[in-house]
Amino acid sequence: MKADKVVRSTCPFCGVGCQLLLSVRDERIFRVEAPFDAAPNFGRLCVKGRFGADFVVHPSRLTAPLIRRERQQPGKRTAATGPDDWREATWDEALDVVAERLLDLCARYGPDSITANACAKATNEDNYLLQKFLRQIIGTNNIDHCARLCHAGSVSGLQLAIGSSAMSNSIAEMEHLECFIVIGSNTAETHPVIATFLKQAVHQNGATLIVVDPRQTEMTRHADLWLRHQPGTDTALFNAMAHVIVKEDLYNRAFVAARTEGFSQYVESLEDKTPEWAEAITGVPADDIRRAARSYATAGAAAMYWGMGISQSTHGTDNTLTLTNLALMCGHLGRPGTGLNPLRGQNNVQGCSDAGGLPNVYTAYQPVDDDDVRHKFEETWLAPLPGKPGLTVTEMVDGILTGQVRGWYVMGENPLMSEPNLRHAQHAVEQLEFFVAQDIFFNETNVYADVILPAASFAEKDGTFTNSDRRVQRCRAAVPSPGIARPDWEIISDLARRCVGRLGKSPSAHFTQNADHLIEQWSYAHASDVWEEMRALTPDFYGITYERLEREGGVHWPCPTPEHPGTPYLFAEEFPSGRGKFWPVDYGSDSEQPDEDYPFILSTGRVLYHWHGGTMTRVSALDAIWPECTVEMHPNDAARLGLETGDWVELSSRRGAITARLLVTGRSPEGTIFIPFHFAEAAANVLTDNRVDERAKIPDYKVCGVRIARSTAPAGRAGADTLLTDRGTIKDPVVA
Ligand SMILES: Nc1nc2c(c(=O)[nH]1)N[C@H]1C(S)=C(S)[C@@H](COP(=O)(O)OP(=O)(O)OC[C@H]3O[C@@H](n4cnc5c(=O)[nH]c(N)nc54)[C@H](O)[C@@H]3O)O[C@H]1N2
Ligand SMILES: Nc1nc2c(c(=O)[nH]1)N[C@H]1C(S)=C(S)[C@@H](COP(=O)(O)OP(=O)(O)OC[C@H]3O[C@@H](n4cnc5c(=O)[nH]c(N)nc54)[C@H](O)[C@@H]3O)O[C@H]1N2
Ligand code: SF4
Ligand SMILES: [Mo]
Repeated sequence: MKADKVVRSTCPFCGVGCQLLLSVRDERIFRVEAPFDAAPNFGRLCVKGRFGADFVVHPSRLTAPLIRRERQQPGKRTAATGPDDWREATWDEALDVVAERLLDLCARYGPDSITANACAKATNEDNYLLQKFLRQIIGTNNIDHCARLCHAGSVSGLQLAIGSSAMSNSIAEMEHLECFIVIGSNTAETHPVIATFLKQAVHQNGATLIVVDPRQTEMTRHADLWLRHQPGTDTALFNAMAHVIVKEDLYNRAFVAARTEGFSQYVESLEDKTPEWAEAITGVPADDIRRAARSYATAGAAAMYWGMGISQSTHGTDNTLTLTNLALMCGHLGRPGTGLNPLRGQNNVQGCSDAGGLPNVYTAYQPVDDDDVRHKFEETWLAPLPGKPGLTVTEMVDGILTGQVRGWYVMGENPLMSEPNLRHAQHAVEQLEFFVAQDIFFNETNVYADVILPAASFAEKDGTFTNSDRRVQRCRAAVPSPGIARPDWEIISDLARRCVGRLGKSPSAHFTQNADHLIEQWSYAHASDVWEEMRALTPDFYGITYERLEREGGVHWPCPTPEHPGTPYLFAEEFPSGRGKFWPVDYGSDSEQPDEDYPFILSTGRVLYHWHGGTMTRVSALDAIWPECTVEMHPNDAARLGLETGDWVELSSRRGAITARLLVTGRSPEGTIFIPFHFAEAAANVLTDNRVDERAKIPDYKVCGVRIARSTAPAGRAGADTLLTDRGTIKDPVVA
């Protein structure tokens, strides 16, 4: 078919940030390809990028603002049961309701009674404006987003060690790696195009790959060494590797002396962390730990890539610190092919944080409690700003329960699928006085809202996304939005102008004298106007402009001046913290351990074909390939319980129960059950535990106790036999 136009944009799914060519005919996208000459993917796409964008035209897209017919009362809020519970409204009417109710809560309970979730699927511009709205108009720092449920453990560890949490290497460096460790990352399913470059490093360039994962992921098939440890035992494993490196004198003395601090104390802490000690905890043979330590330490350049297996833990910060310790002692930082790389998940999770969608910082991590920084923002935003950091997403849920939080603004997230211990989170949502959601679809969360604002999807708006390696790239409108849906930045601007209009009349408002200027400031004509304001306030982005992105395709921040080339890899000269700091870490666990009543470990995660709560992928062509939840169990466990592939089973934890079908496979280790969290009818987070890592506030999605029992098919669920072969990417599961 001949296209009316071909629009270059960025994939809306994962943090690789693949460049897309959207072929449009009669205002519909009919083909998705990738440009061969453009970073980061150079013509490659995974199945989601190529075939998953059809969610954009699904008939269930939100097309008009919706207002709940019945006024919801705190403590008695319920989910809407169908379309009749809503009435369609004009933008004027819906935004007036939102402005009135938010300002009313503000007046009655203070600005900190309102809290918001930013959106790692939306653009930098969308998120910049949401945090500006919260801080400037409402007067609170209560804004956070799914990064808290994601790389918070990596961020807090990296901040403690080197003062920066961004990925150190660019994707372009990957195929030239010499040695690398992939830890708790199912890269081939979750960052598929990055996985192709990593495999190329191994098979075309002879790189050494070490995989550290309890589950047999596809990456294990390409590995020289696979350390299959017990879930939750990473700190023991990595401490033992460090022990070997010290004992065998394989560490980099010059680097340790020139660029680090705290080494001798750290070395003392390693004395008893022998490989044999770690073998007893992790189940990994001591000699394999030695081999891994030697490979990593003696390589000329070596890098680490990790995912949720490290971060999503009650000791996610400690896990990360054991990785930073290793990189610092071997000097594998600051040169090409070396580094610390938390692979960022959502298409714009890097950007959502960079744009200030966090409770403690403005754009590019400028702290809200730094007086000079705050004054700079106050001068531009023409309002006094709060200096106390706000609530994290996990604290918001608890804040609602204690009555501190009364109103919630959720832009493009689905907490009632993605938060741990859903019953707890749902109970919190029921207590809200006012709840407004802004999304492209109904989801399990926004059916509780008073007002739903329909947003334009990635294919219908202009803006920028920042991918996992800090590359800022364009997202471009290719097709019109359905109905009267509008881009997020436009919705927030309109709402902000209304709030100023109302508040501006009140003598007590914090920005009364500037009301007219604020209305003018909030009258952005295009996403690029928003970017201009943001870059002027952010030295790290100052050199990046829309014109430049048009010319160059993408620029890696930090990029302080228009002449600056951008920064593909970090820490060449020094760390943001000055010296890199060693942190002694002990092995221990605060996670819920299996016991007599709940004898299995539950591990949750992802499959290639689906996205998180499934809002986008379960209405796409991809759903036909993977239509339901599978419960992976090791053959020895299944034999003991007399269960077989295809059996319906009930999985239960101390928090709830779900029913799904069993897939007996050696992919999961004995004693551990794995399920994906994409399926609302068998929602993994009914089971998971909401206790958190104290420093990072991240929950443990990878370890809690469950039991399993034979069950029967729930009404209306026939089961899809196509899934019940051991398919997916592993053809030869290892049965240990
Ligand atoms: N198809 C698809 N791709 C996605 C997403 C999606 O929903 N679907 N989501 C995106 C997002 S937001 C993110 S954050 C990334 C996440 O990407 P990943 O981190 O790759 O995804 P997960 O499946 O959560 O888990 C990763 C691995 O951790 C391992 N693991 C479990 N427990 C432990 C442990 O104790 N230690 C170690 N070392 N490993 C352990 C699991 O076995 C699994 O292989 O994916 C992104 N990409
Ligand atoms: N059990 C378990 N739970 C987990 C995890 C796990 O491994 N296991 N992983 C955690 C991780 S790493 C993450 S990142 C979170 C993700 O958690 P969430 O961010 O809550 O999940 P998503 O399903 O990606 O939600 C995105 C929402 O944004 C909407 N959307 C898409 N594009 C736009 C847009 O342009 N504008 C607006 N306004 N909305 C849009 C979608 O329709 C969808 O409703 O889940 C966490 N939860
Ligand atoms: S690898 Fe990620 S960014 Fe690339 S096409 Fe797949 S989902 Fe999209
Ligand atoms: Mo994530």
